[in-house]
Amino acid sequence: MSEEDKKLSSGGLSRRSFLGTAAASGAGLAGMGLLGLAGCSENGKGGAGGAASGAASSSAATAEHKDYVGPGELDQYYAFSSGGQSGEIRVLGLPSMRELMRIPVFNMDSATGWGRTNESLRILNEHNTPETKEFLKRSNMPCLPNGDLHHPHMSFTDQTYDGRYIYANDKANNRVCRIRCDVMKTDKIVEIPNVSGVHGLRPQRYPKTGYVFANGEHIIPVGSEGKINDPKTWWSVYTAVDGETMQIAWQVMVDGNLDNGDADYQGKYSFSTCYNSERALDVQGASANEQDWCVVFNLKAIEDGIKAGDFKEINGVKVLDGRAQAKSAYTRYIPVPNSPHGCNASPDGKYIMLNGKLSPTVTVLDVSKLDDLFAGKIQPRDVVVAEPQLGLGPLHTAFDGRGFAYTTLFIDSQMVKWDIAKAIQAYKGEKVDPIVQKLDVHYQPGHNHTTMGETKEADGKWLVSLNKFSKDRFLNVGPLKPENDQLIDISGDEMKLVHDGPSFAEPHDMLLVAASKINPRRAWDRNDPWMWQDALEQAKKDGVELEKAAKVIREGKKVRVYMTAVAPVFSVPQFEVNLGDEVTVYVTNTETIDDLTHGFTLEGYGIAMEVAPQATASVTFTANRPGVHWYYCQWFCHALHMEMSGQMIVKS
Ligand code: CUK
Ligand code: CUA
Repeated sequence: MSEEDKKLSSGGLSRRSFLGTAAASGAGLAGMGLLGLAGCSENGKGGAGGAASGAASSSAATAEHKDYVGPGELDQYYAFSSGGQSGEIRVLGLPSMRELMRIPVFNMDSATGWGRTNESLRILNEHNTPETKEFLKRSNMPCLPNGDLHHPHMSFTDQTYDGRYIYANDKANNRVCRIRCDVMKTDKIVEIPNVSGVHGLRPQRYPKTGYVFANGEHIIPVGSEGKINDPKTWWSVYTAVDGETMQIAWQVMVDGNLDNGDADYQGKYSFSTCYNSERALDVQGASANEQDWCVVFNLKAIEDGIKAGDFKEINGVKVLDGRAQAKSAYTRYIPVPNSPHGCNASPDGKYIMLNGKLSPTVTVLDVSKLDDLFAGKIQPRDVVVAEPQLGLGPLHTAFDGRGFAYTTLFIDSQMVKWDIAKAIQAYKGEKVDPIVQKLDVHYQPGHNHTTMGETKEADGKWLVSLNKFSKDRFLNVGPLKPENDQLIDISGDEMKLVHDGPSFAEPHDMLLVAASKINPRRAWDRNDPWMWQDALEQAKKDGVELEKAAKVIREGKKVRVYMTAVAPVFSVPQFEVNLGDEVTVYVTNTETIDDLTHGFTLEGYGIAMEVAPQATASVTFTANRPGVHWYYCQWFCHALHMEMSGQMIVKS
């Protein structure tokens, strides 16, 4: 360590404030300090990698990094990052952490027209509850414009990802979505009745998905027994959605607030952490008890209960009683320390980790003991086989498939690597320390995720820490800061921090899938028109072939404009309508070349939509603005892209 570095580390002047000083006083200090600092670990164990990646100007450092993916090279993993209150899903490449795509889901999107096109509005509204339909009508809103997407998870076949679908929750409006991985677009959104705050979400792992389990977080009045002014009659509800049909299979009424969940590897049980066993409505009340629960759901018992008719039908859904007081065959309540949060099944299928949050512990359940628990042969706490003390604020745990677990410590701002077998020995009274390493992360991590870590194919290569605060890690962008998704190399004995990745509000979770598991299409399939099925039906009635169309059809005050888009022309260069007409424009992109997306933007009407190769997109609006309105292609497609345009003439 150089003299300057020693002065810096002992004087309490951080690397950040040093760089700030250097920048402020010109080039004088920069040459002297940077290289020395790159070798100086800020956190003791982060090593050169962490500090060097922080020193953004050092280009030599990147070449030796394992996360370096050169120009034109492809990543080894897809990362599906939740967009939190942005309502979308983001696709990243790992290890480069380059953002590849955004998939609009529970939001509206300016580029693609999601939330504006007919196709997206059908998907967004198709499975709304009658209450939401009525609300949208009364509020004159085309769809719910926002969402809070926390937990994207892929469909499974035989305990590993099968590349078919991604499911995710919307905590803000109680919805569950499905993304088709062949085109990376949302194909279903279903609103869940009888719940408030759909939070934890996990698909069944075995034999396949199967059920998608969704936690209702908040207690609300459910059914005719729930009274608005009597919180004692409020309950939370656990939902199983059929991942194939996206219909609601069943619901179970439970105690407390369900938080996060997971499913086992055997297809028999699913789990939820459950806080607020007090069923209070405020913070103090909700954290008063020293213990809350992990709720275990017995899938076979629930299916038998439905067959036996042991349910109430509430808002069209079969709801079973799994509350603690009901002592039913459907659930068991395992006491765990106050306010648990993350719930994670280990990839060997043996354990469920319940992350303590307010307790410095992670509680480990042995899945093989659950049959005895449901048979009444053992007590709930007999299922617990370890409860290691790891540090302050454990939120989520990930796995490497080699017997180690990695837990985020929100309050300590650390990632702790620990040995599962040793934690079990220690719980039996043996003198062993399960903690292997603690690594500083920047700062306050929530979720973490390992490559293939929630499947039987966990490969122990990479770990991402999704940190809620970035503070000084990036150039200051004002009071609202990005978060920091940090990439950690876990392939060796020690965790090594290798990359800082800023992200906008607010990824909670990330799914890391080997690239070989997913095989997206290069263009849309005209033989599989699920996205534009309504357009196809209308075109048939109008005697129009979408792929060859250049036609304007008038039916009273309704006008339908069919056009194709082939660089650099729309097949309809101009059309005329009357003020007040209801106009629908159908655009079909007939390009067969890779990546040749067109768009349709209509000036002054708040309309823009994406039309990718071989897709049809449509939009309906009222022509209530007279004059000449140009439409143009907003996706740069050709040397004459600027000329790819036309005019809508609205006569008053
Ligand atoms: S929750 Cu966000 S950090 Cu919604 Cu998965 Cu734990
Ligand atoms: Cu078509 Cu730009």
